[in-house]
Order: sequence, then C-alpha cells, then structure tokens
Amino acid sequence: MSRTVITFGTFDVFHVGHLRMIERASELGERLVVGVSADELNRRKKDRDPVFSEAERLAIVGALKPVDEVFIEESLELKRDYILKYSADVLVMGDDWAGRFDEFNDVCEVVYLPRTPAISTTALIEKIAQA
Ligand code: C2G
Repeated sequence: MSRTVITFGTFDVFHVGHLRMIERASELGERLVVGVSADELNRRKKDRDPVFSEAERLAIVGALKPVDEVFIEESLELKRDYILKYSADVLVMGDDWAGRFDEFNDVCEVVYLPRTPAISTTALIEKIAQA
C-alpha cells in the first residue's frame, strides 16, 4: 500500500540540514507533502521575519525532487486538519519537537528524526552578518 508522509518547517535560508530531513522523510513513504510555515506563523514562533518570504520558501521546497506537494502552514494548531486533508499516514518532525505531536498517533504514525548537527538558519544568519 502506498504511504503518504507529511512534514512541516520554515525552511528559511535553505541548508543541508533541511535537505537531509526532507530526504529521510521521503524514504518513509511513496508520497511526500510538506507544509511550509507562513511568514506570520514564523514571526509568532521565532520572533523575527524570515529572510525569504513564504512564496520563495514554498518555491524552493516545492522544486526538490523528493517533494510531491507543498502548501502554506498557517497555524501550528491546524496540524490535525492538514494530516487529514492530505491523508497522511506518517507525520515526520525533527527531534527538537520530540513528544510534542504524539497526540496525532490516533490518525497517523508520528516519527521524530534526529536533526543534522552543527547547522541552523540562525547560525548561518550570524555567520553572514559577521562576514
Ligand atoms: N532540521 C534538521 N537539522 C538542522 C536544522 C533543521 O534536521 N540542523 C529540520 C528540522 O528538525 C525540521 C526541518 O529541518 O524538521 C525544518 O526546520 P525549521 O525550518 O527550523 O522548522 P521549524 O521552524 O522548527 O518548523 O509545524 C512545525 C514547524 O513549522 C516546524
């Protein structure tokens, strides 16, 4: 049976940690759907504007080979609706969110994958600012 995987993220200043997460998520099924955080959601989560707009981040993630479908994630509270809307069998999140989405175990499998060490959007922004 074909399995749909769903994952979420901001994917701002796209880097290899993002890519590895998407590649590993896609290996858990046949179809990968990615929710890209809205600019407004990012402001609420991280207290800053993303470097790239939601339209740009959506275009970058949507162009990746392992990604079948992208959409804008408007709110963290809508996760259950998104899982059901895209008929996801597996929810994949980075382990920085470990345990936070276990409540969706009733509608799909919830998997937390380890983050790639030593790389982050925040660290990249700081490195570029200092260059
Ligand atoms: N990631 C990773 N390794 C890194 C950095 C990020 O594996 N070094 C993963 C994160 O764990 C996440 C994805 O890449 O699964 C996207 O990362 P972010 O853009 O930082 O995602 P975040 O803002 O945490 O958004 O609904 C929840 C969110 O929208 C998650």
